[in-house]
Amino acid sequence: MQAQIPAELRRRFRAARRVCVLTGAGVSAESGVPTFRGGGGAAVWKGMPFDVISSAAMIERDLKSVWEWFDYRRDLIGSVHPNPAHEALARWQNLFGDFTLVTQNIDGLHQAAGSREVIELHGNIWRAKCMACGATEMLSLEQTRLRPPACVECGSEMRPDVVLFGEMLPMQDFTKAANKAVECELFFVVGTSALVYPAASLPEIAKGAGAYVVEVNPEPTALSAVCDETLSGKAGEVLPLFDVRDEDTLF
Ligand code: BV8
Ligand code: ZN
Repeated sequence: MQAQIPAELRRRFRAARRVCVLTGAGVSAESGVPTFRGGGGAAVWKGMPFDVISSAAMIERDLKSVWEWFDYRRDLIGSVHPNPAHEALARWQNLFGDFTLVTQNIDGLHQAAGSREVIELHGNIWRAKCMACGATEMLSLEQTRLRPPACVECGSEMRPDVVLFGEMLPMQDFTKAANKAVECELFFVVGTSALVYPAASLPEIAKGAGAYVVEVNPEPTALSAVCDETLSGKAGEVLPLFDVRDEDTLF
């Protein structure tokens, strides 16, 4: 059954000035990008659970396999497009005085849908970073694949510019996201199992600071008990419902 937007929530949405949204892999699911848990298909690769192949230890142990794993995902992501969930969130940035979009995703689909100033807590699959001098370089599907790529600045090996398990998040980005979670009146958490920290602490921070927290997910999650409202449905179906005019509100 597709969720409808309760009138109280629609009122809050219309009245809000400061809104913050945290997204996870579920917001890209309707684009065809596999999620990590819940059988989404990105859970295991060559027999390794994703949190093993996507871990700091693997960079030391087998950088070539890490590149193979991210090349495999980049090939997949390169052929998909933003879905109505990404497009709705891109429209939302023009509806409020202060709108912040924070994502755990590395696929760049929010930017492709027109979202600006996206806070990417876990990096971006389209960027490589030098392990010696930190220089970054954008990747494309057309480039020849010398793996690992050599840094154009210093010639050292480059890695995917993505935050792996066991690695610190970009502290400036996380601090900015946490401040926005404290300041906002309305916090949406969309398409995440809320198991990975510290990203999953953001809705808790928002709640603790008095925000009204709304979850959008077809399944209950570790966070559902903390939320003020759970809209159980697909992000691509639920988020556009906020666009409709009042008279369309069914109750
Ligand atoms: C850190 C990039 C400090 C890579 C990712 C031991 C050692 C070190 C650290 C730890 C440790 N034990 C625990 C930790 C902390 C660890 C952590 O939280 N682990 C969890 C698993 C317990 N965190 C870290 O390591 C972080 N760093 O803590 O640094 C530190 C440093 C050193 C030592 C100690 C501490 C770094 C975490 C970042 C890892 N990188 N991504 C890559 O992509 O390969 S995380 C990865 O999981 C993705 O970013 C993903 O986004 C994220 C979370 O997953 P979700 O987005 O929630 O996706 P999931 O599949 O789980 O859920 C999808 C949801 O969508 C579901 O709920 C589903 O119902 C829903 N859905 C499905 N379809 C739809 C939908 N919703 C809406 N619409 C639909 N259509
Ligand atoms: Zn370099």
